[in-house]
Amino acid sequence: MIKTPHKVDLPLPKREVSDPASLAAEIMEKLTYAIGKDAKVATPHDWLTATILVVRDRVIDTWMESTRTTYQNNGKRVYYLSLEFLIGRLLRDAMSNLGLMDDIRSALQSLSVEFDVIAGLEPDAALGNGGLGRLAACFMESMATVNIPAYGYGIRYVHGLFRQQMAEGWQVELPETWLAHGNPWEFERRESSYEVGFGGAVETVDGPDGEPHYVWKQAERVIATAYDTPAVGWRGERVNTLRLWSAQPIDPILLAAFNAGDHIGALRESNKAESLTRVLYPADATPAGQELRLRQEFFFCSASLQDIVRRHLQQGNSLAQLPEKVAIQLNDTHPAVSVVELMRLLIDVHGVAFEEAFEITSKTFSYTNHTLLPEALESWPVPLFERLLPRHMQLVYAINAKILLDARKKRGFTDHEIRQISLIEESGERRVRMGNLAFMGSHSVNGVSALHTELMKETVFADLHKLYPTRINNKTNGITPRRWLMQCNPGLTDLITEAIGPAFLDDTSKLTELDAFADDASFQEKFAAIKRANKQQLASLVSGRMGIRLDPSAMFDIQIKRIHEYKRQLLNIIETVALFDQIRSHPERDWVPRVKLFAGKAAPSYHNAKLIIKLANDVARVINNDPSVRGLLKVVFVPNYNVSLAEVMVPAADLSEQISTAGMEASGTGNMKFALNGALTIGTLDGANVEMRDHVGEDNIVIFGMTADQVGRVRAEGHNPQAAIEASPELQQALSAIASGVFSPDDRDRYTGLVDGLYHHDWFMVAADFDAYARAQRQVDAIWTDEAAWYSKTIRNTARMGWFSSDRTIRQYNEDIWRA
Ligand code: B1H
Repeated sequence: MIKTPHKVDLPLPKREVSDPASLAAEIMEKLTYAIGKDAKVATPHDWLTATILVVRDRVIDTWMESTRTTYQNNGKRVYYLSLEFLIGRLLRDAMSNLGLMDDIRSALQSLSVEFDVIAGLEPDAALGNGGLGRLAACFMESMATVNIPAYGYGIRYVHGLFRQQMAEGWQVELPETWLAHGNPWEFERRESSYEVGFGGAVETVDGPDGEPHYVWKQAERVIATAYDTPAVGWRGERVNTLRLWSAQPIDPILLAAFNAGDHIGALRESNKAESLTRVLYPADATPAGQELRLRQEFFFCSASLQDIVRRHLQQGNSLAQLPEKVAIQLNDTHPAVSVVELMRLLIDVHGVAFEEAFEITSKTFSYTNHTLLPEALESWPVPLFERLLPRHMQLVYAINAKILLDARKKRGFTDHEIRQISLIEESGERRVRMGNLAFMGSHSVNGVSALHTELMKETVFADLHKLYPTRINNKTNGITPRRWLMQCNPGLTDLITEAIGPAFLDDTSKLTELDAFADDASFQEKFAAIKRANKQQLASLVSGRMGIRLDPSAMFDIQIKRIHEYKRQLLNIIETVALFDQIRSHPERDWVPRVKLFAGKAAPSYHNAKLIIKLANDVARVINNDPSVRGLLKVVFVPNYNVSLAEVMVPAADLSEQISTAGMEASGTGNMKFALNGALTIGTLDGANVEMRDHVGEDNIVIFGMTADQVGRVRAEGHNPQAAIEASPELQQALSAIASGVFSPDDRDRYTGLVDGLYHHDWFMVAADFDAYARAQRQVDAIWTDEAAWYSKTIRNTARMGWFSSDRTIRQYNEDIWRA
């Protein structure tokens, strides 16, 4: 290698001035020299890219400094491993966190470019499905904000979550192409590449110490290349790295095959490698269970762990010090194969003995569980796991043997208990249980809300909890107030600043000072005016995209989230149908005008979820076209829900629907976003709703329905939904309208199966909770009618939601688990 002394003290051009004039000059410079365009011919996309590059320059100085300081301190680093990062757009986020919002706007204005127009062109980075992926994105921002040296590791999917279109009310999935115009935020790091292997066999050889050594002879190998994106914290004080891996072939083309005329075969290997990171699996809360998915999981875990170990050793640390210097958080079980990959690296590559390797591993990892749905617990068929990862299979057996022997010998576990904690599920086809692997391989296992954590101890992990009674802990989810208040709701942010000063911008617990204004008539008026303006903005979006006119003086009642039976969009739709009946039969009553808004994607293979979308659209068509409704009720399903759409819908909500079957929504985070932005919540005692009630006060939230305990009991005893339906005339009438084809005259049987399901199983307690829900909705109407009462409650929601900042969540992770 040629060693040239680097001249490191050359001054870089200063990026410290940020008045509009110099920013405008920089934008012009980027347009000219980085993009190669003249202002006369520049497209809006060119302006966007030039602006991003200018903002990016500002980020990079701090980024390098953050990285340098962490290296010099050789302190503990946190690694957040997640198969999903649902980031959304980055420009507004970076500008706002760097305090550049106003100056960039004016700079662009001086160039006759409208900021909102170009900002709207930035594609959403939709590398996630829903709450779990969005949580990872909020955590990245909060880890930078609270100054934790952290890296996010994931996959750079070429195609993020599919684009949803409606074809006659049915969901149609189209590919998403966020990289179509390039991605100016990312840096490809070709030098940070690792080989990842699959398949083959394990050979046993005698080591020099007389002990057997294991050599994994991999049958296939691909290259993982890093792409880094800066993650900017509030006020730009720290910038961390999100490192996403892309798969590349070792040989880009098999030349011999090509020369022999096999032009397609020559690219087969290359295509196979690249297909690994091509697309995000679109299932929320239900794992795909296909081989490609396990390959994706192992691919990004192996690359990440090789990178982590390399960085650790490069700092001059020993492997025994790993838990002192490295904390790895597993975002659900999707990266759980990391446990055995780290074991393999320690034992096979670095010669650490099994017992010590297990100790290092379990002290390094911690695991977050995000769901108790039995169908969502990841497990892999043993033959598949063994074929793809033969060495890891051996390590799974070795860990299992160690733990089960201990449980039996030292703790006297029964056969039943042993079966429950085993890494191998033996009923039916033998499978590797990833939840148990993540549990055993970690020193901390956390749930995402208080209720969810208690249920973890009682259900899926009851026996592991008995074996390790201090391991399970709770870390209630949070949301970043930067994106979910300051950026998406500047009007409310300014109003709060005017009332209580700017301290809440740095510490959301200060929002409680707003409590003093809850009953102040003039403050209420201003609060209402901002809500009204936000509703007007949503109305414009809906009218632009769908040609439907909404009246901003009506109550905006919003349910936005993935479509899933346990989230009970169906309950909401059925109640809407019942309300439709009531409005027509009782025109003499004072009905509160409502707009029912829905948005969300269904997993492409989830039949009932797609049918629920169709039902929402069918019901919308009929209700919106019925003159006897007299504009008192409108129903809208807004297509293609994503982060950017949420940023418009959340600030515009009067009523937030959080109505999952109790015990089934691990936490929810949309619930927090709405309440923070001054919506009233109608919800069940599920997930974080329980803690939200504790914080905002039970007078300021509308709770209804069965508790998780009641649901558990009713399910165990067996219930009779038919009796519940027959006891409720409103429900019965709504269901018979739906089942008989009132909303589907083109296919009268479309919903008979869906309604039959409610009569005969009703696993999600839609019938059982219907009356309570309908009553709660009328209670909401009554509050709405008393305007002072409404705003007093909603202002108190904003005032008391500060605790749900992801900064608080991250501090708790750091204090109790990472200790970085
Ligand atoms: C949550 C998932 C999830 N829980 C499997 N589980 C997936 C499971 O692709 N897969 O295979 C994808 C996602 N997502 C959500 O996590 C919970 O349902 C929410 O209640 C919770 O708020 C969120 C964040 O903790």
